[in-house]
Amino acid sequence: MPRSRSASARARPTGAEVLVAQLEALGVEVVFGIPGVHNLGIFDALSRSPIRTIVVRHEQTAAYAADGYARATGRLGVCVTTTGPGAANAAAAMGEARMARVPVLHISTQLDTRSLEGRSGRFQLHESQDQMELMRAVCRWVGRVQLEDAVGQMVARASREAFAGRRGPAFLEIPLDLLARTVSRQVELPAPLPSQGPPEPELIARAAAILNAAKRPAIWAGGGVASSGASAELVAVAEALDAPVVTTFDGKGAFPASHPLALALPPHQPEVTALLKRSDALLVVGSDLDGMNTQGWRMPLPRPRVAVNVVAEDARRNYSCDVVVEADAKEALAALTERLTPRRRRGAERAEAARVAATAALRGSREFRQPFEFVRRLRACVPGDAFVLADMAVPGYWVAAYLTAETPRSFAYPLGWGTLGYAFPASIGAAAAGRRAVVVCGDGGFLFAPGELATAVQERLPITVLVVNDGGYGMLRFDQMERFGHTASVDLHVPDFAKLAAAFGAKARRIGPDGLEGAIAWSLKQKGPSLIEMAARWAPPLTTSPRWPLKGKPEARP
Ligand SMILES: Cc1ncc(C[n+]2csc(CCOP(=O)(O)OP(=O)(O)O)c2C)c(N)n1
Ligand SMILES: [Mg+2]
Repeated sequence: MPRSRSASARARPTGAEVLVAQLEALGVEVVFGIPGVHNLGIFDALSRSPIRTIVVRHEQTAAYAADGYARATGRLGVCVTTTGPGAANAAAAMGEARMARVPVLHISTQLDTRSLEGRSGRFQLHESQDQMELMRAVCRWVGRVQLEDAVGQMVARASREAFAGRRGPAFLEIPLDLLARTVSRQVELPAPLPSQGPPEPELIARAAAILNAAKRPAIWAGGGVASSGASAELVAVAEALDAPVVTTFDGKGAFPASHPLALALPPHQPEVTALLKRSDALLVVGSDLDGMNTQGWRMPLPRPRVAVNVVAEDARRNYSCDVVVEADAKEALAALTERLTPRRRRGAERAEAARVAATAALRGSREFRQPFEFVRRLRACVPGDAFVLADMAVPGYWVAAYLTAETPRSFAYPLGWGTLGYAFPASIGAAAAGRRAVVVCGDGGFLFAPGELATAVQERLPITVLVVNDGGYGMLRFDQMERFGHTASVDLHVPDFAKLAAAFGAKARRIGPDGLEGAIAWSLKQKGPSLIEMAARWAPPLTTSPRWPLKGKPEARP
């Protein structure tokens, strides 16, 4: 069979070869994708590259897996799709990455340049001339390679866009002819990210003055702490201020949950809300105080407020702030620590009192006790270095609210966009990064992508999938009962999940309420994927919008 000529046999590489060489130069280790007639050149070049190619069963998974890889590692997650339906299939996952600010690079293809110039409209295969417009709605940056020699440059540019400032997904399309043609230029050395610049000393001094003067300061830490790798600096600031720390969904693990200053509970928990309200200053780090974390901006956050954010506009978007330090969190917190006068402020006592009262309330509640204990038990049997993914599902909401974490990049939850069906496909990326992935999802969300069991088996990915089966869209059952007093369109026929997994060659078990620890221990011993099915029907936690403790009209911009 004739083989394609490799780059070494030719003096000049093709655009596809330069693309792959550029990904190598950027340090990319794995790409997720599906081949199509338009992108075959890319897969051909990948076949000669040390980059691992993981072929998935739906393009949405390709992008979710890239997202899971990026969240688990802090590095660029890359997916490759083909023109038109392939690219469009990944759109919801790009939207999740955009809202959650995850550096994902989606590379797709496009008709050849001549067809594009003539805007042929002749219904060529996969024709999708406005593909960039489609992706613009869900990506941070979109671009097309226009010149044959610009492949490397554009790939480098797209990856920079994914990391600059607040981060997010980039979409790059390459016309067919430019992928196939030989090009003269080789790869671009990865340019350093545009520097954010050091924090302004004057702002740091004002921030420090406010915080030093506080008697009961508190800290609100978001996903920006993890993006910046600023956990150690956050601990230093918290200790100097003796201030309790609450983390958002994305901030989970950014401050170690076992630290005496950690609240280790969501801000929605009334005891935590009360602690924040009673505080007399707030330091907000790497968070835009979005609606889902603040109960629709009803959260009574104390003044004065000091914010550290890589984009000042994000810090001011939802709540007004007295001082905004626009800088990378790591640098800003290090500079701040130097200006703080360490003082005892009973921070650990305040945090402990809130934790004890909240735990007693959760344990004492008939509807909350069981799911709360489930999360506790899960934490006890899942190793700390595993990567846990919670789906949009009642058990996922419980995990997202109450799972404790000691380190950042140990947890993912799709509350960028609220995309059901995220957790299992994203786990493919985390597992490809060498992490044990533990997925907590519902029966409905798992059925978005059960075909990826084939991917996980084929690639021997260490994934534990815990499907909590309530025979339907349980969260929506709750919503409907609250709003309409009856349910509709939420009861689902479900397969025998254990048999389904077995059909793919994955190990599987069905367990009762007491079997969690044994089943997790068993699954951790499996090299490839395994599935645990558990029947349970739980009430959703206080972090879900219909259950928010704070009601009433939110202030326009508190
Ligand atoms: C893409 C998408 N479609 C629909 C929804 C709405 N939604 C949120 S949770 C949910 C139910 C999920 O069912 P399941 O996975 O079984 O979890 P359960 O709520 O039953 O625990 C639905 C339909 C969503 N968030 N995202
Ligand atoms: Mg369900």
